[in-house]
Amino acid sequence: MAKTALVTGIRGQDGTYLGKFLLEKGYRVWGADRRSGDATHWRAKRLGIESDIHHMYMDLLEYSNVLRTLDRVQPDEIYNLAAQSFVSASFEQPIVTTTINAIGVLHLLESIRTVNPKIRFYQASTSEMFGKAQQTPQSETTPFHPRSPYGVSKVFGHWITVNYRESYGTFACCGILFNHESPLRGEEFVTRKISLAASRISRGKQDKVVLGNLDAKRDWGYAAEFVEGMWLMLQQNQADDYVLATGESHSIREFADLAFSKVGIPLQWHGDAMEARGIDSSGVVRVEVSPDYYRPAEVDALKGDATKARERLGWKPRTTFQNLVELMVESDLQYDSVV
Ligand code: NDP
Ligand code: GDR
Repeated sequence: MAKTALVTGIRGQDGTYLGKFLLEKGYRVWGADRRSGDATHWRAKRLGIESDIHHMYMDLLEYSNVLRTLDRVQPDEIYNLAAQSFVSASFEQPIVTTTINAIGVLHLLESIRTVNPKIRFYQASTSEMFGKAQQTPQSETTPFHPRSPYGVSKVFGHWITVNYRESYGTFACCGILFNHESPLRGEEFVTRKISLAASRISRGKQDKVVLGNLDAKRDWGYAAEFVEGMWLMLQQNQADDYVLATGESHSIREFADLAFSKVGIPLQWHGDAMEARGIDSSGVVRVEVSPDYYRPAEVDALKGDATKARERLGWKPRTTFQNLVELMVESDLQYDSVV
């Protein structure tokens, strides 16, 4: 019989790719999201799966809502992708962020205990938990030192998931995923902000883009490939935690370089830090820096070691950094913004 999956955060970037992947595997997919002002399903429409997902409203903050949802759906697997996922916003909204990202996980785990302890559970942990990284590259055994309310809240979500596995035998896995991007990435995240800006600037729809710390480095992969790893974790005999990453680290500046080159506007860089400017061949400033986009505490550099996932799950990323930048820019050139 076909398996049933419940995906929280279905309207987000990962929820949409995972929903498509699970449908292709023959799953019956229930997609849960909270009711919000933006009721569009633009990402699902883009992937052509809008009518194949069984949509429902479920807010992670409402325990009884979570409990009733599990009782109704009776899933075999739950993928908890819902979160206040924007690091920057977590400094302004630490309490909301923590309640959703930490207590929300507990609502799901408690509901699993109550409704059906055999449900398999995936928790979306993050490389932001490594924060001020204690070693490079970061693996499953690297100590955490989060640098934002978001990172701290995710450390709770991570450990409470491990705790339910150890206390009650819940089949619960944490995927410690490094940044993964795509044409479906929200526009507030730096990669999509840049790919969209490069596309618009090349068509005269925008003059320049204003960014924050250009020197931060991230390990960026392609989201469509990372969701495959989430599924693999729940298909194993034993529940465990895994890092998913590419093993390469690149700066924001490098991302911008490739994106602007892709649209035929190679940049020359002048100045450092807050004074940095990306200038085109006519001398026009296309990238500028503002302190408004700096964070109270920054994660300077991340690079993941996904050896465990490769050896035990057979998972490895296929899309290179350059291909990722190019596919995002190409998509923005094609669709511009449909949000
Ligand atoms: P998105 O922000 O694109 O999607 C998150 C979704 O969660 C949104 O649809 C949001 O709805 C929903 N949500 C927020 N609060 C609640 C709530 N209280 N109840 C129900 N739903 C809610 O994130 P991504 O798809 O990029 O990431 C998926 C998960 O993976 C997140 O948990 C994120 O923290 C984590 N992660 C992401 C990484 C990445 O690089 N993308 C890396 C590592 C971890 P709304 O639109 O209404 O806000
Ligand atoms: P991140 O992604 O914080 O890594 O979290 P984001 O794209 O927001 O920032 C990455 C780095 O870019 C620097 N930066 C800017 N960031 C934004 N958003 N806007 C700018 O203008 C800008 N300029 C420079 C930031 O300072 C930072 O260093 C993402 C989210 O998906 C999390 O949910 C997830 O857990 C982590 O990735 C892994």
